[in-house]
Amino acid sequence: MWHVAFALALGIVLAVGPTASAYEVVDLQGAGSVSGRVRFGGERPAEAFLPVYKNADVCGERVPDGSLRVSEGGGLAGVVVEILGVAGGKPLPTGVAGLDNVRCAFVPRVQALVVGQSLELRNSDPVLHDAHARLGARTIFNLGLPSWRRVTHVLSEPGLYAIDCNVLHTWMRAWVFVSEHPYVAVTDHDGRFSLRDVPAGRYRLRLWHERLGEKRVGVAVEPHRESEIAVSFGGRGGEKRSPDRTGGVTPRSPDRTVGVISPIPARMRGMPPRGPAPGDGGLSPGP
Ligand SMILES: [Cu+2]
Repeated sequence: MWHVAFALALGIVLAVGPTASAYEVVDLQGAGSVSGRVRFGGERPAEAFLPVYKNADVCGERVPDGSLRVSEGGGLAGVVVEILGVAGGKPLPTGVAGLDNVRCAFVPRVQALVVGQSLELRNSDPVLHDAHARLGARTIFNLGLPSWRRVTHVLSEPGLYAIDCNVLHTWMRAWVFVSEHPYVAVTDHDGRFSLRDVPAGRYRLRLWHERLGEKRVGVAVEPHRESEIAVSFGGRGGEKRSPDRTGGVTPRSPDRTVGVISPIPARMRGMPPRGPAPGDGGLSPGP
């Protein structure tokens, strides 16, 4: 059933405009912005922990499981929010991003960058870490990281990079989404995001979360205005179809947003310990 919904959603996306790979920097007359908040659709989960098998003197006997972070107010952190079908717009950011190891966790856990940006890998802990980055099943880099070492890697391929630490730190995981255009963000601790200088038009937003999977919502961007949306993601939000539970867009004013949404695939509702494998229905803009 969800295959049908997914295919329909994809068809709509393809009909909206050219793929992001055709992205060009253009003069931004009549741009607007999109901001919003992603809420977890269920009750706030109790804090979960994962066992530590190595370096417990530094890492502790257990570490927080950061794969589902919900604020006291219900905001869902770590959601990648990408506008689909933007053919042209503002310049790509060029700054160097960072991925640190802090108290035996990757920091930040989820980030969104653009093709061509560099990622500086570092280690603030007094123990050896490693950063093994994969796109799908393919290793992109695998770098041992003693505390003194800093390595800069240019992210030349778009896609969703899953990063693990291969020195028996089984609990460590980071995600880097590399986009072909700059209209991508990650929700903060309270589920908020903001995308600025967006060419006016109608788009679909793709939301991806490592445990909850993928979801799409429509949004209309008007010149010199801010479209504000609220999305419910995961929990019971994926199972009931009343308007406030399907994750329907809640516009600040009715004329500013459009559309609803493909439901969360049934296979993702159970929230397994690890999300879908990269490239396996995850946020993968590749062919
Ligand atoms: Cu490690």
